[in-house]
Amino acid sequence: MFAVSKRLRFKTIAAVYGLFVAGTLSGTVTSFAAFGSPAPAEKIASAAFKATPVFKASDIIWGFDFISDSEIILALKSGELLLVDAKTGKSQAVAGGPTVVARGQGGLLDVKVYRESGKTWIYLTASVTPDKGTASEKKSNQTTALFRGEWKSPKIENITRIFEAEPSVDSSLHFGSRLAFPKSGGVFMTLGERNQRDRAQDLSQHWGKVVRLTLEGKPHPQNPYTQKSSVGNVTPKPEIYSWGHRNPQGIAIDPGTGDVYVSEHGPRGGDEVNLIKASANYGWPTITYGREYWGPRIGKNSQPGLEQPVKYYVPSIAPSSLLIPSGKAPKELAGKFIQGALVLQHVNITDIKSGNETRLFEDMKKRFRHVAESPSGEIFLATDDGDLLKLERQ
Ligand SMILES: [Ca+2]
Repeated sequence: MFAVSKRLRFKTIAAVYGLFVAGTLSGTVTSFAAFGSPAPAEKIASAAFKATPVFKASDIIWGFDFISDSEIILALKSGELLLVDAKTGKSQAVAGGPTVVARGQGGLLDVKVYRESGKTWIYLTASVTPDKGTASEKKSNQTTALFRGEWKSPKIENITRIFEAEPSVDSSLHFGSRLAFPKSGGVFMTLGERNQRDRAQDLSQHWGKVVRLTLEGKPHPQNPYTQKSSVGNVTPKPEIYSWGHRNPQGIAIDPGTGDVYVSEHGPRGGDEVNLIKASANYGWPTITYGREYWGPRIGKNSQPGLEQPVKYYVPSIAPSSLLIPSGKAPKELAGKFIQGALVLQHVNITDIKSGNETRLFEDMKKRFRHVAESPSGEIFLATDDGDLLKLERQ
């Protein structure tokens, strides 16, 4: 009897807490905040884990990936690449990266290691001066580009720009861009709408889209649109896989099902995780659970023909990365959404089926930027303070 009443009391407190947080940070959105973003209900897990320091960088670690279990390549937003020994914490500079424009939200962004027939490739995304466009566009604008080079430890050889988003834009906001390699081939890349909303609904450009490319940066042959397609009177870019995204900065392949999930920043509230389907429109800015920063609603919550998120967060957590750990990871985390949260500073664990959340490391007061799993199933975290951390059991 005692246990039951204690659990009920905890649930009541949790519900009130959810309303309180939503009401404090998001003003009048309280009613659906409580529905869309249940309060953390599994506090037990927080005490089970600790974040052990591995390395300290001098800048935001925007992305990192594993050359091996003990060798981690870091992409710092400033443009620097480092190779860190996860056991000793020693680092060395990695030469051969691209020239980036580190301004506003831009800089060197994601890094992924991809092995293919005896070669190890390094894929990098970055905000850069465009190769395409007029002389004045090249002077004032930036784009988000995908680079590939071959790993020849400790450097990258023959770095090549294999894709750039079009058109270039004079904005230092919402570049995306995370990468994931689906089992079915090629590479997914997420792209923000540059804080210019209507671009997300315009299929003639790459902004506010998830694109799927071949490993050489060409439109993937299984993409929904070709050069001959038309939607309304628009010929969609053939690289587009899905559209209607705001600023997607997390992507993960479910290791069990192969499903592709993308997380994106909402405006004020309305951060989302979406299950990505070819040619689907995820609705920004026509539908959203977020609001303008100054209060009013932006759009409706739903509309026929526009996809609903599988999970949304009000108030915003600001998800900057997404991982679905494999079965090698700790059992409480395997198969769940693990996200770094920038604004509500924590590591967010969300159960895909129930939507229930656990928020780890809130007491650290860190902007968690990236989360990734090593080949042997260890989970590492990076912060905007330049911390590289290993998630371990207490
Ligand atoms: Ca949406």
